[in-house]
Amino acid sequence: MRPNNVKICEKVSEKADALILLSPVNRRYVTSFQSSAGTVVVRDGKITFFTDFRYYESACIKKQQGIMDEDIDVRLQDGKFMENLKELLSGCEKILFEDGFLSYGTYNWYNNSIDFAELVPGGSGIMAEIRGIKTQEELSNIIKAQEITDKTFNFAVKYISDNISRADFTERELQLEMDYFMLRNGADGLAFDTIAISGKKSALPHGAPENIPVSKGFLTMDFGARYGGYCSDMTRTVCIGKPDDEMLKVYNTVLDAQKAAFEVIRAGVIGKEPDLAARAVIDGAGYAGTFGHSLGHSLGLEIHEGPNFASGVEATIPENVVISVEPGIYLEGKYGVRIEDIVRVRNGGFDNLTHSSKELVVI
Ligand SMILES: [Mn+2]
Repeated sequence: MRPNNVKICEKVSEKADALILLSPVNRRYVTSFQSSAGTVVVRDGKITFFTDFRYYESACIKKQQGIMDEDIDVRLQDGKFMENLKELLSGCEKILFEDGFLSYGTYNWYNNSIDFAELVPGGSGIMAEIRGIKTQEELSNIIKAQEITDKTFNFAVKYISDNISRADFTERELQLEMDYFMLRNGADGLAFDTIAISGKKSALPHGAPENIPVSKGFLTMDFGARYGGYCSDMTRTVCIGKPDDEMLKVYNTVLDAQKAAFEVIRAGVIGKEPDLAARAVIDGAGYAGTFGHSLGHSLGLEIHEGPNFASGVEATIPENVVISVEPGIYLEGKYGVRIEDIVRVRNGGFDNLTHSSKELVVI
């Protein structure tokens, strides 16, 4: 059995008799197989994957091909599913479920059907903890995804330069061109909806591109490709037209804030420390209260995973966490700047997986 699945089995045995996984992302993590429906059951060091007629054959093929862990027992999820599940779980007293995912209705169905055992919360936490530390294979997927994303930034800068003189050049057009470029250059999807917002809208941390012309001033692009199911994430703010002194000050403050965070990032750092370090720079430059989000989030199969760099996080960050470092300053009604890299945390420091320049690009 693969090391991560062994870990899951061990964690489950420490806390209960079994674990039921229903969320697509956790099923995908365990089985390396993408499906819209199915059930993973972990019990006594064994993993069973129930999946319905639409996926059953492909799942068996993935197992034969060695894409899926060969020790997973793939079974057909049919009309007798609950009967089969109850048989598989017979004798269990405590069964972990995904407390962060299950709807009230689904919980009730399982809870009422499996009447011989107690369903206990904690399944989501176990999975989040294991998924937080990336394997070599996961790392190489994220690195590939970020390579495509870096390439897309180069493309975007050139595309903006080539088209900015057109009156009908819109944020939406830029977004679509970036999306198409990522997909044409090896991405198997987008990590999230690309943000490309300009002028006053750059003050909106997660503003959406619209069918409006790209305007003068700051233009923030926050985007990421997906590769092998894994996300990347980067943000660059460029300037359309010459920036004034205050714009330069805001940009350099954000850059300095990121540098301050980098000074303290290493395996074992307390999750709040890089956030505090970045925030101190922004506050010290006179922009207290304008950095209204956390410094960073982990990413993997999902764009937002744990652990985080955020105030209030007292836990230490272990080696091989892949996490964003994204300070920002947002001046309401005026403009905003965000700079985001993703890093792999390691002993004594980190590897920056984002290679695009952070010198202010003026177009
Ligand atoms: Mn991010």
